[in-house]
Amino acid sequence: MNDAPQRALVIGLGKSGIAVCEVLRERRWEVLATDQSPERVPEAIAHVAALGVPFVSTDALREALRGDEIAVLSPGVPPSALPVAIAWGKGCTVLGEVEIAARFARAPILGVTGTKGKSTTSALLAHLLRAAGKKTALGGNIGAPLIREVLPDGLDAIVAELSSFQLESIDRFHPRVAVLLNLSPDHLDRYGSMDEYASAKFRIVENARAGDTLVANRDDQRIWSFACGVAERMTTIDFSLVDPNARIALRGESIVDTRAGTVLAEIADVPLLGRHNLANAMAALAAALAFGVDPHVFPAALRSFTGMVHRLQPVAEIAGVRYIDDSKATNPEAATAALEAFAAPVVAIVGGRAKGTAFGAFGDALARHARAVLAIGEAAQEIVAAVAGRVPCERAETMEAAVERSRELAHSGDVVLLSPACASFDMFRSAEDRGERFVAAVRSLAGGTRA
Ligand code: UMA
Repeated sequence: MNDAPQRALVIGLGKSGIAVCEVLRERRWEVLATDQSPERVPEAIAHVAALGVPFVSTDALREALRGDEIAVLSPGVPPSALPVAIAWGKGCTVLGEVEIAARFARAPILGVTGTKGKSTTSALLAHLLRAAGKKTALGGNIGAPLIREVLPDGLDAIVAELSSFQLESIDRFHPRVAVLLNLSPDHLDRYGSMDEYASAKFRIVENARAGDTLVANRDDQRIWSFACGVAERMTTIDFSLVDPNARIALRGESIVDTRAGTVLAEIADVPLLGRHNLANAMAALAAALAFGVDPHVFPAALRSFTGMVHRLQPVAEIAGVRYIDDSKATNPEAATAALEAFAAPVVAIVGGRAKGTAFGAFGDALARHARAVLAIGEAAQEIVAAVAGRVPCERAETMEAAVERSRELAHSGDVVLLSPACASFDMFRSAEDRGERFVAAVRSLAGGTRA
């Protein structure tokens, strides 16, 4: 990025937009901000105003823009949003927050995308790099706006969790190592089709240069055929849970680099629940390897990784029943993977706001794994219909009521699993808030004791 201060319009005053205002003002840029729901962000408006960033309503935007601004999109703002159209119309350059962050970055970026497992894989990758002595930042969709995380001096690496939303609005950005984990239907309320959603994800290597590496999941057909298509222009490392010919594969109880003929780690070194997390760990190992990490650090580094909050996190064991918080499972595929992580019968707490996805296959997974289903939120009726006649299924009005009822339904040895398969916004502020409410309800069942 040209070091000279420029003029910007920040669109969206959530976490990312606020960080963009702060960072650009620190660099003496002239900045305007807009948001289509100003009534929901009065504090953000006041905060950026104090930094010298005036708020401009959508109505006043055309008038306020000169046309030489860089319009910086927050991830949640689709390119079809009215302020974006106005910025385009005035001749502004429109870029996403990640593109701006990448232009400020002074260390190589390792980008991780996919539908599920991005946060876990990104956090594990950062952990592996740190274990190898590399000063590593971690940010992006994981919740820490990338533009702030790329700034510290002396970084060796920046791990960026990247959503399809963020990748939609890049221009020249190209991660040194790009990881494509998996693709399943998600955000179909924003994308017209699965192909459109996949294309946004695949932009992660659109600007790849010689020397960049793609880490690709060979077990995901869509990703694998895409990876084969780009193999000529960039190095590709594939990983697979099932195919022994993949570069990173399983042999007996070991994770191996089949080209080097070396064992990277034992499966038992991976401290996360579920086969899907084994795949995530293989992806992180492949990315660290691509970045030049000495494989000797892998086993101990894996063992010391503590996982992520609200992702298959054990909360308590009460009367022989394990309570697991997987609130971040916001689509049916993620919730199915969670169900499959347990051999024991599950009392499943599911539901929330559906994201345009179907529940048919999820209903089948519930029928296979669940002793009972407790359905919450807007999608409750749809989920009840998907399991009807196969598993006892009840509606619960609140998280507390669902947890209370789960105690009555679960037998010793069972798992009570919050893995909702839906977004949280119908009943909660966020997936984190939903997870906290579950944890609090479980703790009060346990009489305040933590297992
Ligand atoms: N807004 C508009 N017009 C619109 C849409 C939104 O003005 O058309 C305004 C809203 O009124 C709001 C602001 O934009 O005030 C919100 O911006 P945002 O949705 O980009 O939210 P941020 O707080 O900046 O959070 C974003 C990511 N959110 C989304 O992608 C929806 C966060 O990912 C990310 O952690 C954060 O940036 C870090 O920089 C969350 C997410 O749900 C976790 N991601 C999706 C997912 O993981 O499935 C993609």
